[in-house]
Amino acid sequence: MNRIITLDEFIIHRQKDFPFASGELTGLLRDIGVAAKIVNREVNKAGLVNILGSAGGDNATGDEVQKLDLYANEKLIECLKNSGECCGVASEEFEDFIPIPAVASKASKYVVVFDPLDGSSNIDVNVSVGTIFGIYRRKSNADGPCTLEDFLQKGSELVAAGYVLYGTSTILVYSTGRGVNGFTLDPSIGEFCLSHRDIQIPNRGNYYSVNQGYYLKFDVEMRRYIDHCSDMNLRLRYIGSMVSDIHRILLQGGIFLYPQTRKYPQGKLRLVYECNPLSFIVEQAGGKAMTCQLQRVLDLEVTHLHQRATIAMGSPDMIDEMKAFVEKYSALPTFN
Ligand code: P6P
Repeated sequence: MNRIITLDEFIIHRQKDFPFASGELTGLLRDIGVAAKIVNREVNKAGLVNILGSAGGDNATGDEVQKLDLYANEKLIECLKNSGECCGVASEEFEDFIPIPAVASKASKYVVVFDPLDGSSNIDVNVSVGTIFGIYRRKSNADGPCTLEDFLQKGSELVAAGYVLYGTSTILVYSTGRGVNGFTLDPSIGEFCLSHRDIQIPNRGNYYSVNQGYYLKFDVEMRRYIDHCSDMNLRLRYIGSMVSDIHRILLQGGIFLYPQTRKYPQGKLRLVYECNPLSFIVEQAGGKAMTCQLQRVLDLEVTHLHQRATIAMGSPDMIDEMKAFVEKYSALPTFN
């Protein structure tokens, strides 16, 4: 039986990969792990929280019972504030970024973007949800507060990214640009333990993941590719919780698509705290991530915190096939 390697132990051990690392990123990743454990505890009581929530009363610890995604948002910010390693956060839950005052006047180097509880509409029906995070090195002057430019960086500038999937078990998957590793929470010891070392996405898989309900609203090239997936007898798996759909693809191969529709002409999913962090992970695992106009997601210019993007990500061979369909059938110019 392999020795248990905890997330903390792994992060500290991997710090050696970065010769000039001074421990700030290590501290930040560990604090995100703590937040994940706190959120996990509440997500696992979702049904009860919903009952309590309807009473509008306070929970056992005196906190006003909140919607879980706001709860997750609050806990992530609390943990990041206490870390002293983060000078600002941008969350799906807030219109603007939030500067974090220096702790003991320590000039912190990093900003964090996150979707605190992606897919939270699934909570009421007990379907998996996830936290998505990305870490950037600040670009603004270290002796002042963070600025918007710290958050409007391309995905290719990410220092680290990851997600937490609150599913049949709770797993934290992250990368600092040296491969992807997954850690499953062992509730008996309250630790995330290494369970998926050096994840490599299969070159192709038997699944495609798209909201088939929008099929007639997709452009012709996307409909032709989706028809091809069906002709190839691939299996459609779509949970409506991006972290769950991407996690399956990371482990078993496949392709995830969210093309443009009339309702979302730029795509629905958010670039900063959904597409970029997950694209970083998928590429680090050997996969590909591009827009449905064939631009590499991580190269996209970021102009707004809540900017949307179309997305196709997953197994490299399947992305290449999708690309061929877009080039063949698209009436619009594509980026090669
Ligand atoms: P639709 C959840 O709201 C989310 O942001 C992603 O997690 C998910 O992949 C997508 O939207 C689902 O969107 O339009 O298919 O319901």
